[in-house]
Amino acid sequence: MEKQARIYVAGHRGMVGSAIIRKLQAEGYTTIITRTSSELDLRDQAAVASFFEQERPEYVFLAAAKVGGIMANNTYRAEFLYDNLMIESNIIHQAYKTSVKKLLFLGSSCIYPKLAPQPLKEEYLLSGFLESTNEPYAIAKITGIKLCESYRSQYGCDFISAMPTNLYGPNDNYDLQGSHVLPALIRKFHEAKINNQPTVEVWGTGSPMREFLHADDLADACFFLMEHYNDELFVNIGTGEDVTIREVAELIKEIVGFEGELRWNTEKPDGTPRKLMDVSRLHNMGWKHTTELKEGLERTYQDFLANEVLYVE
Ligand code: GFB
Repeated sequence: MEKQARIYVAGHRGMVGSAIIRKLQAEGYTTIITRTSSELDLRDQAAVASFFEQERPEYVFLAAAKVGGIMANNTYRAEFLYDNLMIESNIIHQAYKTSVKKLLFLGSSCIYPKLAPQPLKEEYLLSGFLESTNEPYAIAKITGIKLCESYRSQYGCDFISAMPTNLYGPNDNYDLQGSHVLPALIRKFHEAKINNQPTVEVWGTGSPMREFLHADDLADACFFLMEHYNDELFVNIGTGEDVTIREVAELIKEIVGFEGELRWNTEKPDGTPRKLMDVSRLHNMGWKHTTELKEGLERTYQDFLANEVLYVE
């Protein structure tokens, strides 16, 4: 990508999109195109078509999506399917129509079957049943992969896909019903410490295992793939290491400095027992993460403290 290239980052206000913007700016890119959701509803086919006609981006990072944690996925099943299908279909099709040079689509590790062998290799896609709590989201993300593959094979478009593991970092969602586990626990432990509460509720049994990647590492990997990768098969992005929810809860408790007890609410779902990415293809290309979980969580807690007014309304 030339430094003056016209680059559209879809979803620039979210955790992933904002990290990609920081990365592009740090690399000296000058022509970054963005639209807020009130300026451009990405589910609106006609609006997306006229935006692409008018702005003519050369490169697209497709980081716009309806996202959320286990409860949001399970509760708003229709929205997670419809919104994501519309967003990715509209953007990918218009990228083809307006001859975008390259597009990167971002999915999620929940595309893999619930009981797939670990670590998850890219070729395990569609080899078994999905996890029920996030099946609609996973189906939408699998469709995004297939759109990129199909536009590549039928029309020769250089559209690639990457599947990140669970992410965390600045501009995350801290709403306790809709968020992922890390922002939820940072907020819960922080508020419990401030209010001298004796216990904090943590969902599930604590036994599921999750792999976590800092959003700045993800942005770095996306930039790397945009520069170096142009093949049909999507690429896993992760650290290749995972922890139990119990371990990460204890770690956040320590970082925040909460001294009370954890109370496990087993009425809440555990979700997938484990989803550890096999990142050997990405490692073999020459990319590896740099932020380890403890350091990343310490930085994220500092970011939460600095932006609490924005994050917690
Ligand atoms: O991060 P999370 O919501 O998403 O939950 P998933 C991970 C694990 O943490 C689950 C437990 O076992 C939760 O039960 N957990 C413990 C909590 N306490 C909490 C809490 O206070 N809040 C939350 N949210 N979880 C999502 C998918 O799955 O991951 C999406 O639904 C997407 O589709 C995303 O793939 C990356 O890892 O289970």
